[in-house]
Amino acid sequence: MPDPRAAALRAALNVHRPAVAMAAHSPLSARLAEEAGFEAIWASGFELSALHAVPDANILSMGTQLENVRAMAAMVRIPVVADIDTGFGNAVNVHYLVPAFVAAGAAAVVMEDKTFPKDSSLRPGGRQHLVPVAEFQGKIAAACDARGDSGCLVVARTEALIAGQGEAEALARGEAYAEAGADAVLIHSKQKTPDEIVSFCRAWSGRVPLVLVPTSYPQLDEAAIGALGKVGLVICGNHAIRAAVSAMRSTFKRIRAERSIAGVEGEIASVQEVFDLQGDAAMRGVEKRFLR
Ligand code: SPV
Ligand code: MG
Repeated sequence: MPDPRAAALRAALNVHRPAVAMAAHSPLSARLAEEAGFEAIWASGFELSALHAVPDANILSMGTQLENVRAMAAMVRIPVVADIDTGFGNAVNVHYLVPAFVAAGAAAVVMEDKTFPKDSSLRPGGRQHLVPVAEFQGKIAAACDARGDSGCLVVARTEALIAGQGEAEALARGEAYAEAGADAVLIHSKQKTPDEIVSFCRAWSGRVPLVLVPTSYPQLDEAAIGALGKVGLVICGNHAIRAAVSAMRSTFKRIRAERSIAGVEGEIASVQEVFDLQGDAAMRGVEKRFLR
């Protein structure tokens, strides 16, 4: 069955005015991102791993990631872009897992061309080994076949720049992945300046839209990305969990130092705000109608 959120995401991939997805690691953080007006949720493997206090290196199971996508997709109306890492194996694994992510409500899956188990792209000195191009083309084709008529976007992510293999390799992989059926190509970089990404975007054929995750080069803002005319989606990769870590750290520190919870009262969300995020008003309605 065609998924309306996949169709909405597809329509939002405007290379002159890219859609922006905010990372989330829970239904609550997804709701906050939706409330802030982001066009999509990035179901980040990094964020979910961090939430469980483990490295982003396929320590969590596919099932844990899948259930988090399901829980988030159930609580927001905007599209959820699922990070499926390397696809948890080969093309056979991909063929089984894509329908599960579609059924969980994913509007898109993003799969990267590294070996399983993966390592975080952002980790200094990380293990970044790429699978052969033909093997990854098979995984993309498997994903496209397995999505059926859902319209779920298949985003191929190349880690060629992350692995230090250069622009020519990254471009060749991007083209090969579009050839295999990818709806968009995510090009990742961890350079501290946007030069590498800007150069890639300028050289890109434009065959399919690009997706960027500008964590390492935040200087490249949405307007500058739009001006490149090649990028359909910008992903804020980890800003929900980092914001949560900062907020909890400072609140906990202050309560400890002041030996009282009074000081933080005006700084943290009220209980009523949390009630609202929990859908309390809707439950009151159900109570009125059905509790006898
Ligand atoms: C994630 O957020 O899980 C990503 C982006 O895949 S990154 O952490 O930059 O690899
Ligand atoms: Mg990830």
